[in-house]
Amino acid sequence: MRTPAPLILHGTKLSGHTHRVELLLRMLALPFEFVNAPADVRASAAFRILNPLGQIPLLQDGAVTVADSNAILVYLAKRYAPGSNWLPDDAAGAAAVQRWLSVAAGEVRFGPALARAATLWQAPGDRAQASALSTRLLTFMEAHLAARDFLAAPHATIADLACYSYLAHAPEGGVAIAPYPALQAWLARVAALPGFVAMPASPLPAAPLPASARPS
Ligand SMILES: N[C@@H](CCC(=O)N[C@@H](CS)C(=O)NCC(=O)O)C(=O)O
Repeated sequence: MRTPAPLILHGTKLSGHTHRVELLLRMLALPFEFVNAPADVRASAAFRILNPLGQIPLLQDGAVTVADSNAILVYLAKRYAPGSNWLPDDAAGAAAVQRWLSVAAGEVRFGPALARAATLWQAPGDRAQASALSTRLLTFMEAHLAARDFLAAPHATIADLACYSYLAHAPEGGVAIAPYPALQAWLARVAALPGFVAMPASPLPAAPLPASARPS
């Protein structure tokens, strides 16, 4: 019998965008090959053919190539776990998940993810603005999670995986999560899901956040 082509995930081990995809692959127990794609690889002509934006993560599944972490989560849920809890089919359930995929691509990306990238790798971006946006996001999530176990449904969905990685590693960008107990409980719930693997930790910064970024 022919062995099916393995899934190939292009990414890096410290990319939260990549980690959210790795989480779903592992939680669905899908075998995959990990291909390291640091900046020089992403800039190569061969990679740009796969993703002209030059971004990771990128998933190859036989003849299908999917770029964008949240698009990959949707693809994997629909292709390998149709009808499961990971991505509800009903209109309200699907919209609730999409709302958090948008938060992951917006507030999470330009808040805690940007603060972390600026701190760890001097990535360009307004660090103070990222800190302020992080505070706004964390305050919102804390209130949302005070009465819920997961973001978009009574159970885990791809929304939780999309938001998890950069929030769990927010302190690496100088964004404290200690003042947010409901958020921390949610992070622990995601980390307890079968198949979970942590993203490697990076050093914590010594410098405190600007005052505007501290929760009152
Ligand atoms: N919307 C994309 C963003 C991915 C992204 O920003 N990836 C970063 C690494 S974590 C990257 O490849 N940056 C290189 C670039 O944008 O040129 C997604 O969700 O996958």
